[in-house]
Amino acid sequence: MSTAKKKIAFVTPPLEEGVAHHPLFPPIGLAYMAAVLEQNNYEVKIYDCPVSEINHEKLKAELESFQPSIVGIGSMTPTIESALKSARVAKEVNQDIKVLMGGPHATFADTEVLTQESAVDVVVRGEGEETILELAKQTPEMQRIGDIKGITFRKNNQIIQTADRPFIQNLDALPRPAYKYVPVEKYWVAGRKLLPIMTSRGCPFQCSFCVASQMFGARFRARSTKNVLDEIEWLRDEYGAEGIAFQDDTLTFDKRRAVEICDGMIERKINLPWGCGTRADVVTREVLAKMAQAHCNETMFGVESGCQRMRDVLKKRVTNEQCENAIKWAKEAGMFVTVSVILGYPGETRETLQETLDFVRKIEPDDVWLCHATPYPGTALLELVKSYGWKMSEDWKLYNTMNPIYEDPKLPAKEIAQMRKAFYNKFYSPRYFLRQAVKGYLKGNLYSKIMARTSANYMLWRAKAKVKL
Ligand code: B12
Ligand code: SF4
Repeated sequence: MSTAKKKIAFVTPPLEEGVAHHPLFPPIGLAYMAAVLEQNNYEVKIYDCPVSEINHEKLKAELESFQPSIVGIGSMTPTIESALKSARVAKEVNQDIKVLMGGPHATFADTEVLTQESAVDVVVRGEGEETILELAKQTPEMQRIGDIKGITFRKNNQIIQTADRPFIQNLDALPRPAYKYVPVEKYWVAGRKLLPIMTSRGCPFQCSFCVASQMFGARFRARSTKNVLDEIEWLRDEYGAEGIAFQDDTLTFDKRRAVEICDGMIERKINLPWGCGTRADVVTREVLAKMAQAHCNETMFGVESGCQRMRDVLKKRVTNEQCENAIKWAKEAGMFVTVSVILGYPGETRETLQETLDFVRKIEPDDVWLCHATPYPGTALLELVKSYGWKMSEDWKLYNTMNPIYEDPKLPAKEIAQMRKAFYNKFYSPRYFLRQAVKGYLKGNLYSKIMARTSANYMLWRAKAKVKL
């Protein structure tokens, strides 16, 4: 009997032309699954194509040389076409390879993916660690595939969805993400090696533009403080992390736990700068001060709107007062504060849009992401736009929040885009530059330094463009 290990390759699809570039982080989800498989004696590789600059041709060569029996592909909406192409590449290498696809896009567009692309054999919905192990055990026969929870597959030209898989209850029981399979030295953000950590999964809120609570459940499942602190030290000592990016949806949902993590970072003298995202209703001045003391230098709040009626429509249960306070306290603590805002959600009017932009100007964040409302698969927003029958782009590459995707007959997308542009033109002003220069160069905030330079370049570029006109 052969003792060769079964081989499994994971793929983050190549970045193709027309897809917006983002800062690159190691793919936590793929690395968790790789760790689980390795523990169970499988041979694993991860091809994180964007960071390794692998295109489809090179991916094919890599797979030809590795000869895996399973290829597992991650999917986000803007990269889905590239993910499907990667599936075809895998089948070209060997028809017998079982091609699996997971991640947020495939999870909520499982039927579409399987209908559109015969090269994909199985879609894994939601959390993948347990499902992939069961699938790997059944490969290649897959005789009892219908017993596996959390998958969608094809059988006799029919698409079958098995029951949802219950969420993993004890996240501490998972092995650490196997970053040894990715080129850790290549992940640089803002000039330093910034490595990610996910200390919790699940979100108890149900904002109508977001899939977090369907993807990872409506219960906040947290890892223990010790488990988190040990991983941070491991990222620093084993992989040379120079900063940590907390990728949790709402890091401070449990304020007591967040403070405990900060105390642990201080006690253990971790001394790494870090950033996170959270909500304005789950922070206090004291919590933010503690975070800053533990070297948090950057935080992001979902403000979403400045108009309470629109926030209710978005199901974002925070108030202007909470947002104002949170931003003020975070800035007082010395953090670089970004706010995220959604423009053009159904129900938006010119007046609510203006109210939002005025509110953002008033609270003076250090940066602002003005996102066009984007109907990702699985969101209530998508259902709403479909129900109105509005014209909607089917070009997934554009689903990056920087492009208007649908046309509200009462509020033309072009007008929203113009208001967005005009806002940025005013926001990155000489006054903004000075604020960031002081915070960056005198008070030492790295992100402010970067934004001082970026805003200066932006103003220069606009001035040159005007002269050319
Ligand atoms: C970090 C992050 C990023 C990083 C990605 C880094 C990386 N290498 O993964 C960056 C900054 C690049 C990024 C960019 C974007 N992101 Co983002 N991001 C996240 C975030 C905060 C954490 C991801 C993470 O690590 N999760 C933890 C791990 C454990 O989960 P996971 O990656 O989903 O993997 C699990 C399962 O999905 C599944 N799985 C995943 N892949 C596969 C593959 C196989 C074969 C199998 C079997 C299973 C499987 O198993 C994994 C383990 O349980 C999530 C929010 C969230 N809560 O997940 C948003 C999220 C994924 N992002 C989102 C969005 C909208 C974007 C952007 C489109 C827009 C934007 N402005 O940010 C861009 C698109 C980028 C692109 N080029 O496609 C949405 C997804 C919507 C969608 N349909 O695509 C999310 C869910 C945020 C949200 N709440 O809406 N993002
Ligand atoms: S936007 Fe944030 S708070 Fe709202 S559902 Fe998504 S992750 Fe949760």
